[in-house]
Amino acid sequence: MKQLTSGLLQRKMRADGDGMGMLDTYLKERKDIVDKALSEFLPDTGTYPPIIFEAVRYSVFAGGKRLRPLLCIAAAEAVGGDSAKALPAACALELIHTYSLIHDDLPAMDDDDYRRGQLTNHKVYGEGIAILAGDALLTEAFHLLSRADVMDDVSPATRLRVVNEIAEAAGFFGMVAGQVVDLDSEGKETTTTTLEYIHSHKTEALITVSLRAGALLAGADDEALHAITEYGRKIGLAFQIADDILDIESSLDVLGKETGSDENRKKVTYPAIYGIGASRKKASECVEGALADLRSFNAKADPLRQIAQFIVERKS
Ligand code: GRG
Repeated sequence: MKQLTSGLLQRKMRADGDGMGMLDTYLKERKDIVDKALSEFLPDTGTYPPIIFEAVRYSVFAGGKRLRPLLCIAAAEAVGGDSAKALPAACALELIHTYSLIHDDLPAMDDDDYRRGQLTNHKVYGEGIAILAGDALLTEAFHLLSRADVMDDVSPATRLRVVNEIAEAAGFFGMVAGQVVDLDSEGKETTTTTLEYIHSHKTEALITVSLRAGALLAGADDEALHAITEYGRKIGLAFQIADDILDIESSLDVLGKETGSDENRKKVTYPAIYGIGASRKKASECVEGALADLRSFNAKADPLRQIAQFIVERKS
């Protein structure tokens, strides 16, 4: 942690967490802190063999929203803790998320040409390197979480719990499971139960664990952890519904990835089953519910409240 987040950076995070004035500025500043930490964590492109570090950095620094890291940090602050303790986990979550995007775009999966406003990883580096870049990012996330010099001010038991929860959310019983059922359901008649399974595993799981990791690392009690988890489930679903609507209504220029792919691939989505109007209503209800889950939190949870609104109002 010492090498990674200088004392200055840590002091800045703590000071800003106390005065919740300009929330937009707050989110931008946290995003910059995450980007800087990610760059410090990842070996530079002069490292041998350079191609893998170039490929990894190409996708990590392609301009993602950093939603999962922001949720992790905002959850740590919402429970009254020190967000600097959550920064390595916030970065690990972004590495896992970026791996999932690189692999999701591969010809064997969604076969997409654009992501985050630029050509997909395999289009630039070839499929072999793109697969390895994803593998390296996933592995590096857990390497980071296990490093003795990061999070050295968090108890080993809490760190182990966070590693365990993140692994569960990313693997067999989380994102991978959701992706498997998603792939398997393409072009088939699908039930709403399957749709809910895909959403809760492919998208909600990593969003919810991002929040839980931040809260756990900041020392949340059971009651706060429960409320944060419920908030995560609801914004996770709202996020996925909004994503499905953007796939219909947005464009490559605005979204940074090709649209209309859900329909082309006959994917099961909220709008496909319920229509756009009902899907929008459901997403708004999820946000209202998520805000209600935070009712016992003070102003330190305002960034979480703002993120919930942003999730359904976003244009990309
Ligand atoms: C390959 C195991 C494996 C899983 C892939 C994440 C995923 C599962 C697929 C990506 C496709 C997709 C549309 C997923 C659902 C929503 C989602 C995760 C969108 C992308 O996340 P954003 O909007 O992306 O947070 P940025 O680029 O802003 O980080």
